[in-house]
Amino acid sequence: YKNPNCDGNRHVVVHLFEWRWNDIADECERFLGPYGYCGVQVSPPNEHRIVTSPYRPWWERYQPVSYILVSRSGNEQEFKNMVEKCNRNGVRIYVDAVINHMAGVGVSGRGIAGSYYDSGRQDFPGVPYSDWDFNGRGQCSTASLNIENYHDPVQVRNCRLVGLTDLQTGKDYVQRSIAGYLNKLVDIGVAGFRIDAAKHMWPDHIRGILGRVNNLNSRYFGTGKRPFVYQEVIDLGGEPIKNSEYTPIARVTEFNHGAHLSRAFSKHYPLKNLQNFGEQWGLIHSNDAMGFIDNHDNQRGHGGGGAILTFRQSKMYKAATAFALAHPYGFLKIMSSYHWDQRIENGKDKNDWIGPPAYGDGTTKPVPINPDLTCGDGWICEHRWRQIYGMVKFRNVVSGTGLNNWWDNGSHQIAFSRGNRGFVAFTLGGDLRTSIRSGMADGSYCDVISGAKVNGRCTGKTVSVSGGGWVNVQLSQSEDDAVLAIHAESKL
Ligand code: QV4
Ligand code: CA
Repeated sequence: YKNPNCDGNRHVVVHLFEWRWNDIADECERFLGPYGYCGVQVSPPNEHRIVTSPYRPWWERYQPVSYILVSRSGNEQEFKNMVEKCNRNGVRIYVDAVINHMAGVGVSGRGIAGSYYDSGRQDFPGVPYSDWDFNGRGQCSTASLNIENYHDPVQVRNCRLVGLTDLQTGKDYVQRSIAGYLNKLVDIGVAGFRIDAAKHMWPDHIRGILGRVNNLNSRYFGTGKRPFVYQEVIDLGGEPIKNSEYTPIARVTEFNHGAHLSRAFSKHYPLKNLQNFGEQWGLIHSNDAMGFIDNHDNQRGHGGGGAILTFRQSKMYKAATAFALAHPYGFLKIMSSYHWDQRIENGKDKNDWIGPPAYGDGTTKPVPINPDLTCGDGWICEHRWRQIYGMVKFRNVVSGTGLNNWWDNGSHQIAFSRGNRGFVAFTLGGDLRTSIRSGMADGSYCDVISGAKVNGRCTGKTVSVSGGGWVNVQLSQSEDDAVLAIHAESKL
């Protein structure tokens, strides 16, 4: 379950948070395929609650009503078309699987596909699930039935996460229902899953469910391939539930990866400290990790939170992302956000619930593309920022090489090579103008941060390597970016 099943030499996933299936299909063809992305994490595709107070928050999609493939992003036919078109363009689809729970208690009505539900009675006929499929007094000891103490692993697994009706994921019937949903997706042609709220499921239950999941669709993946799985476990230390309970099963989200890099690129300590970044910093093994700077929760103060860099601190964010993409650690995911106006009161964003750009009736807007490749209508599209897609390509070009020729100035300036395939330099403190040893062949290269090699010419800074691999680094503090990067395929 740890192999992402990428097509060809592709290594990075993008989370197209709240995008419609039709837009993702187009994006695979016009951008993600050509620019070398491996795949897309999509928002939960199953039927969910329609929340009207607040009006249509993004988090309504984490409250399942059934496993019918109708959601705010589109219907089943649109989902199938997307998977087909993306796979045809070499881009994989990973589904955010919300399987720990159903909708929050105390509401009834119809979900977005029209299925009736009554979460007060724990009745979800669209699956169907009934009261006896959920954890109750027999399994959860808190008076509220909610998780009240994260230091009690039984509560964390058997009680309700913020009032969400908690499934008995060990039950044969529940496992079969969940596996039925995942198998439908696998048969359509998805390449894997993010397991939402995995910390709230017993590791053996996840094992049991995955054991019931089919091999990937051989039409796209060949025979005998298992889905890629990454489990959402927020382990920032200090709780009894550890990442390491889940790494034997599949990959795990490594929240410390982005937390450390956010702190480093916010200058909480000198960049030179990153010399031994990785497992030596207490991160889980590189092959077990799904790494990222920010995600849809912690960019708005949910799940984990802390001083995480986001698109709002664009220069530092691009630099931290560039470091992550240049460094060999982990399998990586890029966040692709939409804009919302923050309203911070007492340190909390009152607008943390705001959903995607939408029309008055709550339907999500399409993603318009500007001539300079950026997106309009409130879609941020970090994955289309030149500094980011340039480094996604860098990661593909240097794949299989190690980290060599570490250089630092003892403080906020660093540089390193990736074999003889790539070289990066960073400064967060003062101009960086010096020659640094690299593994690169002598010649002229195009810096893929300030520009790109287009039709054999460089639209950004040209960088010369001479004298047997010495890079003439010219990177001033006042430039738009704190990074310079060249690779074997940006040679002029
Ligand atoms: C409210 C009250 C509760 C009450 C309940 C029922 O706060 O005290 O018990 O009503 O009366 C939303 C609301 C929340 C509401 C709940 C139930 O924010 O106020 O409870 O719905 O109606 C997302 C959001 C949550 C949201 C949830 C469901 O972040 O705010 O809750 O969707 O809509 C931990 C976990 C980790 C989790 C993280 C956020 O270990 O697994 O918290 N991360 C994942 C997803 C995340 C998602 C969920 C899990 C749940 O990444 O986006 O939560 O699927 O760290
Ligand atoms: Ca649970």
